[in-house]
Amino acid sequence: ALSAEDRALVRALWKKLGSNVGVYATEALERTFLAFPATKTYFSHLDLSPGSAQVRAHGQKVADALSLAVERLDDLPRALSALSHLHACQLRVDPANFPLLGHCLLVTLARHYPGDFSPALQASLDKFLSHVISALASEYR
Ligand code: ZNH
Repeated sequence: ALSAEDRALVRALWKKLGSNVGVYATEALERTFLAFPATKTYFSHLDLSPGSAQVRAHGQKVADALSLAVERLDDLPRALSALSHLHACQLRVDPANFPLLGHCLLVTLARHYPGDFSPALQASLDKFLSHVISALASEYR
């Protein structure tokens, strides 16, 4: 589980990100598509070219889900259960892909906030993302 310190570090970083969460989620998506090209197969209906407005719009949705998760750290599985159900039953995304985006989010945030990115923050963010990923995977059976 996330310790009080983990929560405090994640909340403080999120506060710092402010209205830029969508920008970083979009960069993380672009990195995911480049580093793990098989992930692009789920988005064949979208324009994935660099700077695509459709990728930006999707990045903002992912960002909003992550921000909701930060607000509801005590209640993650419930906060994300509808989204998990959507990925499992409608989108049919293999949950093995979730950690790939999580990894790219971590890399993106490390790149933009090098001064904040202590080993302790890395560990807390990694735990937070693992919790988000297991909540997103919870409706699979
Ligand atoms: Zn996902 C969608 C989130 C991962 C695939 N997503 C989505 C959305 C959201 C999300 C919010 C929207 C929904 C609605 O609309 O309602 N995701 C998310 C998160 C994560 C994810 C948070 C992590 C961490 N996904 C993912 C992955 C993949 C995916 C990894 C693959 C690879 N998603 C997806 C799809 C979709 C989504 C395909 C749909 C899109 C469109 O628009 O069509």
